[in-house]
Amino acid sequence: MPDALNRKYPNAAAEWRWQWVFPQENRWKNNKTGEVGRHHVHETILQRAVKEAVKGVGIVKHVRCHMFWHSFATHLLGEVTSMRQLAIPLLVLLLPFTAVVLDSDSTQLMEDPGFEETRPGKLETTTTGKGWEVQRIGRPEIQNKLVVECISDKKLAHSGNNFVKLALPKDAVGFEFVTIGQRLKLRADREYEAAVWVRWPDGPEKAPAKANATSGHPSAVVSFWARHKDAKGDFAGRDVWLFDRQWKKLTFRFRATDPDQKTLVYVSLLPNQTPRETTVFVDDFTLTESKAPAAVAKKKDEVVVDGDFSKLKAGPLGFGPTWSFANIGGMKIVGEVIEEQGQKFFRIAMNKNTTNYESAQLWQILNLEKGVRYEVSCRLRWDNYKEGAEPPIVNLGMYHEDTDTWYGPIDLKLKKSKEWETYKFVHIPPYDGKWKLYVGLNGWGNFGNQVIVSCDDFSCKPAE
Ligand SMILES: [Ca+2]
Ligand SMILES: [Ca+2]
Repeated sequence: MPDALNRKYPNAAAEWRWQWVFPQENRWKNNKTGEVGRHHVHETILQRAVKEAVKGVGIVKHVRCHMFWHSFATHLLGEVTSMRQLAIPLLVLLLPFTAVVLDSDSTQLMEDPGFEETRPGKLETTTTGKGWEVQRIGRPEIQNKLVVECISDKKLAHSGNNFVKLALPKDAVGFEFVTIGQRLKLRADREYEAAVWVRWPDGPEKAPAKANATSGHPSAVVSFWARHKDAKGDFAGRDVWLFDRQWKKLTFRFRATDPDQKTLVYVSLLPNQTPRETTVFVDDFTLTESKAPAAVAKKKDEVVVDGDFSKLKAGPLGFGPTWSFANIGGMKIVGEVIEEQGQKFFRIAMNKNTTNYESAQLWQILNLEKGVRYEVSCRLRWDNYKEGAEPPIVNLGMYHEDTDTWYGPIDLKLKKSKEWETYKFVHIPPYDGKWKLYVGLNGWGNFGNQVIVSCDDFSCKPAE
């Protein structure tokens, strides 16, 4: 029995369901515990036997054990309607495979998702053990109040004994946060589902009616994302506001578009709108990989409508038939179509008193197809760039409303220049249907400075 399971279920090793169907021929002895037992047959023995058998019957094709999996278990499952139907005639043979066959389409990738093997105590960035990566981002004066800690407490954990506590002090602001996640090499021909359980232990028993991200109710803000380090695109995730103290499961699905990059799948605790000390518990953090058809190449029809704004009237833009504009922050943020020397483009001006949680968004609703590789691009310009100023944070991306998931290069820092610059990302939607293509400007990261950003030549088209 694996160590942790042995501790949890001390009698399990003797149970019938834990016996190997293909045990080793000889018994071994565990020198530490004195136990005597038999493990399963080593796979190389079977591999050798298959190789010899294949040679023996004169098959020239390269045959491996894994092929039996495809030709037997997976196909059989496709033809029967229930596990019972499958299991009865093949009871003895298939029982050890059933769990695997049911999941033949998906593989769990994260190490120690329940934190059961993680050593309780403060988690270090440098000693990530079990694949976990930790970040504590904050000014030196609050460094020792940024908490990423493994706690062992069966009553408080979502499962098992261990879970991770994330905490921020009352004075954490803007870009200060704590993170736990894992950096994984993902494949372009797979679909991924990330899931995690989170809980705000200091929240009320029940969420107040009508509580949402902008309602101003007390909350804990959690960011659950998958992203590349170099911010070139291929990000997915959700920002979630917790309004009560119940455990909540967060999930999102995505396709990786750049297999050469490692993707960090992570949960962060962000500072609250109203300054408060915040704690969030994290447990059962998983990433599951499933087979997905290769991305489809389509003809290069542009999906976006009036991407150069040429058909729009100059002036403030509200909800329109093509482009819509909305802001959180009222008159502090203005979005309008500008006409300069016969050229039209869109400008967002955010005044200097705009706070972290105020934002503006320009968008268009598009019908996109699942599995198609789309390239989104637009030109952006930092109109009031001043030497030495921190670049504003722009978000260019796609939003799937049904699942409340964002895709695209989040928190893009604009180039330090007054010149137009083209920004691009590639995305393969995991769902058919309505998507919001948007460019957003956040108070977040703008450090209270006035920010004026212009955009032009939006496009979204199937890529090579
Ligand atoms: Ca756990
Ligand atoms: Ca234009």
